[in-house]
Amino acid sequence: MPSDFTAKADMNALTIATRPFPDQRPGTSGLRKKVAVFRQPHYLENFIQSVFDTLALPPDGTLVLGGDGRYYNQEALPVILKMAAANGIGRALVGRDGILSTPAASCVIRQYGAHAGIILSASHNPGGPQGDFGVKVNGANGGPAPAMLTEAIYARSRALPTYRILDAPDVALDKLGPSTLDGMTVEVIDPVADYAQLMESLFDFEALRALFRSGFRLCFDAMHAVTGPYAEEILERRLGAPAGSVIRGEPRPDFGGAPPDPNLVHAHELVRIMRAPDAPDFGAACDGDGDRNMILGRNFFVTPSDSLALLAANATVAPGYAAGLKGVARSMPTSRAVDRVAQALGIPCYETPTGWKFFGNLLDADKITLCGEESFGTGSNHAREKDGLWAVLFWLNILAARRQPMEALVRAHWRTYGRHFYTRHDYEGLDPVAARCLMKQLRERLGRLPGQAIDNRRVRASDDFQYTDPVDGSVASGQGLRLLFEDGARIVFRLSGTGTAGATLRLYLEAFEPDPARQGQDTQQALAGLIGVAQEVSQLRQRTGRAAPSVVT
Ligand code: VG1
Ligand code: CO
Repeated sequence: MPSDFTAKADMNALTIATRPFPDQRPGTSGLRKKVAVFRQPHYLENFIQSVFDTLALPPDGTLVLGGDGRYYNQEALPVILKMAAANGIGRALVGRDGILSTPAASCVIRQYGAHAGIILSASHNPGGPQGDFGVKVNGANGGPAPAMLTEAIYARSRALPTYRILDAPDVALDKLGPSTLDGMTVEVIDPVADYAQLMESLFDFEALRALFRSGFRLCFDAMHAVTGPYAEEILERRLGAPAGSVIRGEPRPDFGGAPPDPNLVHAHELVRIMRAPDAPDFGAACDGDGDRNMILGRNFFVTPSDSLALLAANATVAPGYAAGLKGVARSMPTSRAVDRVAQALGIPCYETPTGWKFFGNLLDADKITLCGEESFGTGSNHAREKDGLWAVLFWLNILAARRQPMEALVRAHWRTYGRHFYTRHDYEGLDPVAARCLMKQLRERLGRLPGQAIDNRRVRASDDFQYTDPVDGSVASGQGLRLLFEDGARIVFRLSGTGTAGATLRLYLEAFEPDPARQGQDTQQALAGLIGVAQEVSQLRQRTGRAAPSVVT
């Protein structure tokens, strides 16, 4: 605590009196707020001090720091470094210019045995002065802080009397190498090098180079976000994809004015390219901080849930996974396509709440090798974050080994395992009171539905999803309302924990189709009946005033 704090050389460390903010509770993935909120005097400092107080790093501790380059990163980086020094942290590893993608930060924490990491990003949320900023906190395993820790940080923020910061000039972050800030070493590292090396150790780069030499064409959309430098180094320089294969590769603080969210709506330029008559063989996009991926074939979209299943089914073609998979996991709303692969492989499949932090224990305990979420997130035990470019390389490795177009590969997968039609409808910017009220009424209503027949389906069960972590026994409840049908179809309702304006209701729909003759339907048509049921039971229109979702993925 401030009074008994002793730093090594804290001559210039100031203790600043502050008042707690009531709203610093991290959500699904870090603390996310409008830039204007973070700009309030003491707001960032309060949260960072709460993080340092809660983590209580050893005096010689190492902190990894970086971000997605979005607006306000440049203001926040020197503040955090001066606070780290004033809090007696021994060493800070910082990506050059403050850049580190979320998966690269995870990889750096693990590689250098750091004690914690701070990632400055609001992920796929819009950037710029009117946009969002965020702070993610990671632990020594390289993964997002578990709920117990984020709740402790929040509790600390509610009672924070002071914070500590150095009165010193900013450290230059544009040159590689060490310097000192009071008693702390600041080591500026290449943000790409360690990550690229890890990728080379997992995938058959020789086969990928041969693939590109044979004329295979790819379009990678970095969405003017953090993956540009990573993709250019790995795809173009190391693997020989033609120059220009990476589009929108230059990171910009406002991501070029569009949300850096890799889906069919926001990556429309890529979608247009992949639908053109001369489309490349493969298309992909990553989000603001590089942990999400969207995978496209020629005029063909792979749902993230199917992508996870395909990676699991074909994993052994990649050298890093040649020994097979220990198990897999998916978030609850993610389709059950991967469950069928796990069953065929005879390995366990875990169902976790939404958010990457829930995979950490399973990965650390070596219970799973691959995991993923429907929200364009896939990853493995190589890191403790989802990893966009990793997923792209994995797909390329599979395509190089199977020598089949992507669409043919996916359709063959459906014939073998059956197809899980899947969609997510987001209703954004809702009145938070109306959204909570909808969920409350729905919880009661769903309880009366088991046994009833609706839309030619019988309801098997309904619940509010609760998860008990098989490793540490911690319980997460209230993780989404589920309506489960006897034929395997599911409807899930959840409120988002990453938005910064109003409430976002997410409606997840899934139906299983074993018959290959019926697997070619349009997804929205195949799910139309379920969509109607979901709207009816939740009284969506009456309660939100919305006739249609704002985003469909
Ligand atoms: C969303 C996604 C979730 C993902 C989270 C963070 O959360 O649904 O699957 O883990 O974003 O992704 P929510 O609570 O809004 O549904 V990222 O790329 O922000 O780190
Ligand atoms: Co992200």
